[in-house]
Amino acid sequence: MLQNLSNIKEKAVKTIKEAADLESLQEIKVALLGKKGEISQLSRSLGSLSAEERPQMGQAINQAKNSLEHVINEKMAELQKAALAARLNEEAVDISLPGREFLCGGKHPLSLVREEIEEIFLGLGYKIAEGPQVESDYYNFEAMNLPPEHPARDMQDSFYFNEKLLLRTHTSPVQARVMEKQAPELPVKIISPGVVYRRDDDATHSPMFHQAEGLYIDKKVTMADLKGTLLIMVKKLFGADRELRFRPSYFPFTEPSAEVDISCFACGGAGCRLCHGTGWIEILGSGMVHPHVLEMSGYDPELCSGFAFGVGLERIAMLKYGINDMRLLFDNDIRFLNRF
Ligand code: 2U9
Repeated sequence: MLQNLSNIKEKAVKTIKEAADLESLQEIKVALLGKKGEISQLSRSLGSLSAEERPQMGQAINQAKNSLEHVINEKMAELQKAALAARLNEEAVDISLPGREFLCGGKHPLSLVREEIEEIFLGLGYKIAEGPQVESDYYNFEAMNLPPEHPARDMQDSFYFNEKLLLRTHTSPVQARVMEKQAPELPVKIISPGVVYRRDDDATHSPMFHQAEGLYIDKKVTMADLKGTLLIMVKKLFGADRELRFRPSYFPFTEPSAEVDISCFACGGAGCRLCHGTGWIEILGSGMVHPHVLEMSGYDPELCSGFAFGVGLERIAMLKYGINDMRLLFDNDIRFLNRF
């Protein structure tokens, strides 16, 4: 029986060492040490031995079992190591390859200008207000003192969905909506940036463009407040030594109204190509909110007054960044956009 055990062990060590993979090693282990395995079968035949032989044989079987387990564990570690090495080799990363370039986008010049204006007015205590691009005739025109058939509607020809619904021609309806909701509470201090639409399309006009409008209504707001506020804005946008000039103008929603020029930032006012020799550059329109506009949105013109202004973001971006063709702002050409 001892001889038999020794034969089994010798054969087993050989088979274990020859195992090609972890699966076959597992099968060998079961066949040897499992309940129905060769070693267990030998243990079961211990009963046929004499009382003197039995402990000696039992001990030999245990030793053989332990030593085979040890050989199996060693082989298992060896096969596991080889399997891992093979996997690592398969999934190897070639660290000599150059990395993929991460292309980082930038902000569009119109976003830069909008954010800069928003920052200026947030700093002055204004809130940002937004509203729908598809607007009713009432908020876009009537509440802005442009009743049906008013000739000044021609200045802002738009895209209509039907008689009463259109793409907004300015962001003023946003302000009218805020006023109506808030009235008669003072102050109203809002800036409304956004996209607007007009039936205009040539080298200097796009049917879709961007505006930022400001509105301040309170007790005793004057044109001096308007000028002081705009001066803060233009100095931040175009340099601390800018000056302002108001020229009389007409808008249906403001009275009096003024076009606003800044002293030319290219020549300092002496006259150059950019300012067409005048020393001044027109940048926005403004005025004191028309009493009828205040009234229509729930404010009493006897108790309060206000100023408003509107600025085209395309115009500011073109002046600020020296862009000579507005279409560049909408072409989405990466060579242009990468400059900002
Ligand atoms: C309310 C009352 C009045 C907004 C104003 C302008 C003057 C103006 C143009 C500038 C260039 C439009 O983008 S542009 O073509 N805007 O000249 N906008 S006053 O007046 C308001 C707004 C809201 C309640």
